[in-house]
Amino acid sequence: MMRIGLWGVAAAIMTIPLPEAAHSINPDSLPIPFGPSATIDGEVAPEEWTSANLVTFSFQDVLGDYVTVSVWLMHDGRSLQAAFVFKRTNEDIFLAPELFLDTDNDKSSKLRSDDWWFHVSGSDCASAGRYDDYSTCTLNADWETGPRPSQRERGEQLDRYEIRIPFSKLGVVTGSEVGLGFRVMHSAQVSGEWVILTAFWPLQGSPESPATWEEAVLLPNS
Ligand SMILES: [Ca+2]
Ligand SMILES: [Ca+2]
Repeated sequence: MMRIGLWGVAAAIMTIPLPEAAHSINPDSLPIPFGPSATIDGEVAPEEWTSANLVTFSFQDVLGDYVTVSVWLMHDGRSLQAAFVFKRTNEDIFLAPELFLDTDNDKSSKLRSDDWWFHVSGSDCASAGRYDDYSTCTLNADWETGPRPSQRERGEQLDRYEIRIPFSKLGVVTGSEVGLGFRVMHSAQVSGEWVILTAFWPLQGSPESPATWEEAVLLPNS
């Protein structure tokens, strides 16, 4: 009887579900909170981004002045959402926001086919495995930007952008960890010539190397 009982206990223990397989979220990952679906119109209304996490950085622009970049990040369970707000001292600088995403978070030292580049300026450009790939630019992308490309006047120096990228395009879900980078293209005319430079975040990171990007997690709704 005792043996049977012990076996019974053992069997009972064996049927207790094991904890989720060995995947633990890096506690240092940048949280991308769950939040509402923003209206992607380029109006960064405080009430629509209160759930979001904020990253700020600054850089010296092509004319030597400082630009501060604020990026709000959240997701609505279906899409990644980002709002860029630039504070600049020089009105003559043209600024364009870019997002880099290592969607399988493999932190490779070179870009692979899951590593996306998104660029917003006169049109919307996105490429996997490459950046500065302007052959992909379109006015009708399968991801959203605000103001819409048709509302962005040629040469207009905008300081606010909203971006929404479907999880289905990225191959991620709520709970996924991704590598994350931002880049701002800044350009101006210097002595009659257009000079174009870029500033990357993380500041020591490189667009060519997901290994240098920030790890972020698409937090579950809690
Ligand atoms: Ca909005
Ligand atoms: Ca990757």
